[in-house]
Amino acid sequence: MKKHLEECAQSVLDGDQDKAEELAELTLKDSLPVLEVIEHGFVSGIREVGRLWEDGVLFLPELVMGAEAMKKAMEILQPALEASSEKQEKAGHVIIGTIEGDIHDIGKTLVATMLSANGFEITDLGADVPVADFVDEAEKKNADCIAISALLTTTMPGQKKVIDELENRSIRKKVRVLVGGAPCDEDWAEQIGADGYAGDAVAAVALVKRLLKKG
Ligand code: B12
Repeated sequence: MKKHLEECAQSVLDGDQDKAEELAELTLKDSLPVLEVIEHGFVSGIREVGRLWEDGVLFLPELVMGAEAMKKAMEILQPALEASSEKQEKAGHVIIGTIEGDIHDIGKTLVATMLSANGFEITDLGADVPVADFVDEAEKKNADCIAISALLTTTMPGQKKVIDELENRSIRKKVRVLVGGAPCDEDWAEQIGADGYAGDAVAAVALVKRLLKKG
C-alpha cells in the first residue's frame, strides 16, 4: 500500500497522466481504500508540486501537467468514492463553488463529492463563480448551506462578498456559509463572519453535519 501511495504521488509529480490513470484503475481493481489513496497519494503529489513550484524548482507548465494528472486520477476515483459511502436520507442542500477569479477546482470538487457521498444534495457551480451566482442559486434552490472555495489570497475577499450579498438580500440567517481552500483558516472565517472553516474534505463533511443539525 505504501508503495502504491508513493507511486500515485510520483505520477502527479511527473505530470504523467497515463500513469496516474493506470494507478487509479489499479486502486479500484485491487479494492484499495479510495479516500486514503486520494488524500495520501495523489493529493500529497499535487501539494509537493505546489511546494516545488513555489521554490522555483518547477515551472508553470509542470504545475499544469501535475494538475492534469491529478484530475485524470480523480475522474476515475470520484464515482467510486461516491458509491462506496453510505447514503442516508437527504441531509440538506449545499451550493458549492470556487469564487470568482479563481480557477482552482480540485479541492472544491473533492469536498462536493464527499458531501454528496454523505447524503447531501449538491449544486456544484464549478470554478470562477461570480458572487451573485452563489446567492441567486441559494435563493432558487432554498439551500441550507453555501460552501465557498478560494485558493488564492487575491480571491479570498470574494468569500466575504458572498456573505455581504446574503446580508443585502436579508437572507443571511437562512443560509450557513462555510469557507475553505489552502489560504483560509479559522481566523479568516471568523473575521468575515462565516459560520465555519474546514481544512479538508472529511472535516468539511463533519462541519456541514454539525452546522445543519436540526434542533
Ligand atoms: C494545482 C494547482 C494549480 C492548477 C489548478 C488546476 C485546477 N483545475 O484546480 C493550475 C496549474 C491551473 C493553477 C493555476 C494557478 N495557480 Co495554483 N496551485 C495549484 C496547487 C499546486 C494545488 C492545489 C490543489 O489542487 N490542491 C489539492 C487539493 C485537494 O487541495 P485543496 O485545494 O487545498 O483543497 C482541500 C482543502 O483546502 C479543502 N477545501 C478546498 N476548498 C474548500 C471549500 C470549502 C468550503 C471547505 C470547507 C474546504 C475546502 O478541502 C480540500 C480537500 O481536502 C496549489 C498549491 C497548494 N499547496 O495548494 C497552487 C496555488 C494555489 N496556486 C497558486 C497560484 C499563484 C496560481 C496562479 C496564479 C499561477 C499563475 N501565475 O498563473 C494560477 C491561478 C489562476 C487563477 N486565476 O485561478 C498559489 C497561490 C498563492 C497565493 N497565496 O495566492 C499556490 C498556493 C501555489 C504556491 N505555493 O504559490 N494552480
